[in-house]
Amino acid sequence: MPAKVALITGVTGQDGAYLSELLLGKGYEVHGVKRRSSSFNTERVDRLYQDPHEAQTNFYLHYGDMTDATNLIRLVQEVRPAEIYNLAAQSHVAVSFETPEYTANADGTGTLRLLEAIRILGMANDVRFYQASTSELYGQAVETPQSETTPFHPRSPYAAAKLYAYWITVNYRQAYGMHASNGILFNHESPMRGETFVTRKITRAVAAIEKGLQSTLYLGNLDAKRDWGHARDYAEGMWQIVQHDHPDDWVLATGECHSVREFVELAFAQTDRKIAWEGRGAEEVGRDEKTGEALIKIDPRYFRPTEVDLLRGDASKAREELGWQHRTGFDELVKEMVQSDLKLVERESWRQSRTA
Ligand code: NDP
Ligand code: GDR
Repeated sequence: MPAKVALITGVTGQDGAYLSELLLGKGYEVHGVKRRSSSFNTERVDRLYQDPHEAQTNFYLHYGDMTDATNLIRLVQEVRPAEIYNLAAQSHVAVSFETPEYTANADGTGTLRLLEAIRILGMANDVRFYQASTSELYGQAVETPQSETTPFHPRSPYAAAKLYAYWITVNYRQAYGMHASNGILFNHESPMRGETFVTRKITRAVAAIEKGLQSTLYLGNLDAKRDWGHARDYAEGMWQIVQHDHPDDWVLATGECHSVREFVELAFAQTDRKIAWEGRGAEEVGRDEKTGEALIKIDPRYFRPTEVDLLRGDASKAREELGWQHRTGFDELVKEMVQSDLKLVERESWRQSRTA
């Protein structure tokens, strides 16, 4: 039996790496789209990469960009995938306020370009399509927990672009009978999470402070609450969505929510530090209870023009229809991320000491 072929956009990101590993483990031939960059950007998938000159290769990387329609058409034509996972996006909410037009282009119109490539090539009935939709669509949510029936109220250029991508995916499903589905995924993290998202920023800082390489962690809104799960569990859910008999839209979430402040406290607890908070708003400081050192300070630059205060998902539909459920809980996630960053910081400082 020839291997099933999958095309993943955003393969070099956190989710792209977990999904590639999952699909390769299931015997797929995986093709990933990476962007040209002046420095290496394939670190997360380097361990999956095989020399294309060798036999038995089943992981391929192609240059591409969601803003380039001709490139997407050619890739879909050449790869002829059975499944396409559209994970590529300018995925940082705060950055989307700085680059709103680019975000709309890559995240919103980019999704349309890929769907059109499939349609133009006459592959609408041959390809299954997954769109990486997001809990950010709920924004200022009118109810908690949020499910597939909760109305959307986007609060950032990122969320507004993803709203277009969500609806254009629904439209191509209805208009052309495509097997096109949205996974409405709540925040998911891992040791491979980008360093500027709040969880990884915190766990990296905890490790660097522990090793004496950093003194202060600057954060924005400590009271935002999120439903944080592990990316590995969510990659499994993406695959299950695509395997389902009929295309639809599903929420993937843990159903638990915690504040940024709780994340900070639990992360520092991994290195036996207890945080004592004092002051309010931009003046708030988090001190090491034992030493009195100011470990956490507020930098208002990290406040967003419009914030999403609270997200908590209801994944009952995915549990009942897909049999999906998350395996890793909040405590385990925080512990895994801190442990991983402690090792990373140790390796980095060892390397620096060798080259000094
Ligand atoms: P990352 O930011 O880690 O990865 C994004 C990927 O998209 C990277 O491979 C990036 O390439 C690529 N990319 C960005 N812009 C373009 C472009 N113009 N053309 C081609 N590729 C591009 O995100 P995650 O892995 O965390 O998330 C994957 C998807 O899921 C994203 O669409 C995100 O918006 C969405 N999502 C994520 C959630 C989460 O909690 N992680 C929750 C819900 C949805 P490069 O490496 O070169 O930057
Ligand atoms: P989010 O993730 O915006 O939910 O989007 P992020 O980790 O950036 O922010 C979560 C919350 O933490 C608050 N916060 C800070 N955030 C960052 N990045 N840096 C800080 O210093 C800081 N201090 C406080 C934020 O204000 C926010 O409330 C992520 C992305 O992966 C999206 O692509 C995805 O769609 C959603 O999750 C679901």
